[in-house]
Amino acid sequence: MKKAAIAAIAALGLTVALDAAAQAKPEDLVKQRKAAFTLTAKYFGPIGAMVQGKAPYDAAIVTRNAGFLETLSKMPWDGFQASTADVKETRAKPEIYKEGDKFKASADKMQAEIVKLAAAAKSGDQNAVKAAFGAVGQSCKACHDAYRRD
Ligand code: ASC
Repeated sequence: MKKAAIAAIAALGLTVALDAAAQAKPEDLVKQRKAAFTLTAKYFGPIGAMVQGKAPYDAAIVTRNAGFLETLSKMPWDGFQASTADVKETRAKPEIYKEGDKFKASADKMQAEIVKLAAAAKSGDQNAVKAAFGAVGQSCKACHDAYRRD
């Protein structure tokens, strides 16, 4: 197949995927983005326990978890559609849909810090992992402080 045709089909696939997110039921989008955050906490927490000396450092688990987090960190965001602004079962503040650029910057920051965490994990440098873990945690907290109800 010609390259242009392949690109066109790939672009169509992406459009269909984005449309599917846009048309999903708001309640489902909320459930799905929460699921992504739940798994993010699942794989982030043990790294924290290790860098804080509460659990023995296991480089293989840190590297695995950080790799999972790189993928998970990309998942919640297409669930924050304006259509979800009126869903009750969420702590997400309505400001998210009024400050789209700021919210996206916050989400981008978290993803960038997780990329650094994964790189630190691969390097095997525990001090680098510790520093990167702290930066990821701060990026989580900044977004929670701004955009999540207590
Ligand atoms: C976690 C977790 C969060 C963040 C946040 C960082 O382990 O579940 O939501 O870190 O507490 O401040």
